[in-house]
Amino acid sequence: MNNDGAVKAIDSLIAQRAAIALVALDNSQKKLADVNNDGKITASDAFEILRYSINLSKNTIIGTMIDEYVLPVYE
Ligand SMILES: [Ca+2]
Repeated sequence: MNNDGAVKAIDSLIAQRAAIALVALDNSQKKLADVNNDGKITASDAFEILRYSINLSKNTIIGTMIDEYVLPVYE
């Protein structure tokens, strides 16, 4: 999600920040970040990305989607 080619904890953090409106995502980014496909970006999405980053999730959709996800890292 930060365009480094891997799904890491930082990608979860970006999704968390989007969930509480600290960062603004465009529509295509929102669609990608919504990994549980419920129409919203929430802590649940961020948690699933985090689980994937530490190999607790076998959700291959996240792997293929988030690896392609180009999003700047906000400080
Ligand atoms: Ca969601």
